Amino acid sequence: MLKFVHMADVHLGYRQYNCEERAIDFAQAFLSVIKFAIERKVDFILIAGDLFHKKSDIDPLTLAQATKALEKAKKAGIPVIAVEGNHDSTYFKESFSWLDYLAKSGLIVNLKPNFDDGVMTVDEWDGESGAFIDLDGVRIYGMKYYGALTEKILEEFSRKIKRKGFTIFMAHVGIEGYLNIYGCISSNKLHRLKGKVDYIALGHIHKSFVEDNFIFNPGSLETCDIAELDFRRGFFYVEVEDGIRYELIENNRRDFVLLNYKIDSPDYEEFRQFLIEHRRNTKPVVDLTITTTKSVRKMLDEDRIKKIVKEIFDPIVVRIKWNVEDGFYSVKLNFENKESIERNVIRQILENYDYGDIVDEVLRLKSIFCSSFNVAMVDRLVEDIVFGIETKETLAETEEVKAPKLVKDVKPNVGVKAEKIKRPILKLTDLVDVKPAKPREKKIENSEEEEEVWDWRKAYDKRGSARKR
Ligand SMILES: [Mn+2]
Repeated sequence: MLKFVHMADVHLGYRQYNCEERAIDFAQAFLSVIKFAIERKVDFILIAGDLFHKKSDIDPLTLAQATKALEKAKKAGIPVIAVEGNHDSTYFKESFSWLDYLAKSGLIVNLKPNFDDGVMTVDEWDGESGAFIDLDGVRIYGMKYYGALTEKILEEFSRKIKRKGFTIFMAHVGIEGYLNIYGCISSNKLHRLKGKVDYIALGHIHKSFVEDNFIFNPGSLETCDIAELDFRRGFFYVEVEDGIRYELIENNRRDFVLLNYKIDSPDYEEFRQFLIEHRRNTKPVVDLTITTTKSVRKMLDEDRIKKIVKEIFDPIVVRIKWNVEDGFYSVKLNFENKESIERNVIRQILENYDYGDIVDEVLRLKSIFCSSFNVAMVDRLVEDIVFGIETKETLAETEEVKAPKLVKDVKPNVGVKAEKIKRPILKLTDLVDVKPAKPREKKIENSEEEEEVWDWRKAYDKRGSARKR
C-alpha cells in the first residue's frame, strides 16, 4: 500500500503582526506534519508551494526551521517533493530560489519545467533539476506558480505527461470558485488530465477542497489571514490501494479570539466582565473591534484597554480596531501630492500581482501616452529596459528635452554599459517572455569585461550555463 502526505502553503518565516511567536507557530505547524509523516512511515511527502512566506531576505532562523524539519524526514528516509509557489519564487525569471538551495542541499526535490530559449522541456529529475521524478511505483510531476501564464504553460506541460505507475501532478495553482484570488484557473483544465494522472496535488488556495477524488487542495497549515479562520484546512494523509483513500487532518494551530464590543459609556469594569465571559487559556491572538461614538472614544484610553485584554487573556498579540460613529478616527488624512498618490495606488495594485518592481516603467508609459505621444520617448523607455539601465528619474524628467542626453551618455561608453548590464533586474522584457533577454548577452560577448559580468548563480544552475553556450 502506498502512503503519502500532501501539504501546501506552509509560509515559514511569516512574522504575522510583527510577532516573533507567530513565526514560531508556522514552523511548529510544519514540524508537526513532518513528524506525523515519519510516524506513519509514509513513502513520500508533497509540498505544493509556498513553503516560505518570502522569496528573498529569508532570515537564518527561518532557514533553520526549514532545514531542521526536512533533515528529520531525510533521516527517516522519506523523500520530500516540492514545487515553488508565488511566495517562493519569481516566476518570470529563472533564478536560484531558496527551494533550489534546499534541493542543492539534498533535502528536497524541487520540480519545475525547464525553459531553453522559450521551449519548455519536462525532464526527469537528475539530482539537481527536473520536472518529474520516479519513485518506487510512483511518478510525480511538478509545476511551479506561473501567474497569468499558468493556463498556457499547463497546456503544454499536460501534453508531455506520461503515466507510469501511480501518477501525481503537483502544482501551485488556484481553482476558480473557492476564493477570489489571483492565479486561478477553471478546474476543468485539470479534470482533462484524467486518465493520464491519478492524483492532482494543489496548493495556493488557503482553504481545503477535493474534487472528484482527483483534485486535492489541503489549504494553509497556520492562519495567514483572519479570513481563513472559518475554512477547513490542514494536510492530507493519503493511502492508495485499489483507489484513493484520504483524510484531511486539521493540525493544531494558534487560537484566535475575535471579539466585537460596543461601548456607550467609558466603563472599564463592564468591559472587563465582557472579556471574562470570553476567556480562554490558549495564549491566543485577540482581535477586538470596539464600536463607539466620537465623544466616548475621546474618553477611552487604548493602552488601558490593551492592558485589560492582556490581563485576562495572556495573549501573544492584541489587535484593537475602532469602529467610531461619524468616522472621525477611521479617516486618515493625507496631504500627499497627486503624483505620489497615483504612484502609491499603482504600486499597491502591481504588488498584488507580484509586479511591484515595474512601477517606474508603468508610470513612464502612462505619462508618455497621456501627454504628447512621442515615439522617441517610447524608444528610449524600451532601450532603458532592454539594456537594464535603472531609471530612478521622476515623471518630470521623462520630458523630451532630457531624452537625447541620456541616450548619448549610454551609447559610446561600453565600460559603463557592461557595468550596468551585469545586474539582473526584472524588467518589462522579462514579463513578455520566459527566456532571458537576448540582447544583453550579445553585448557582453567579446567584451573584455567578460570576467566581471560572470554570474555566480551559474555555479549552481547548470541549465543556466548550458543555455548560454
Ligand atoms: Mn500561500
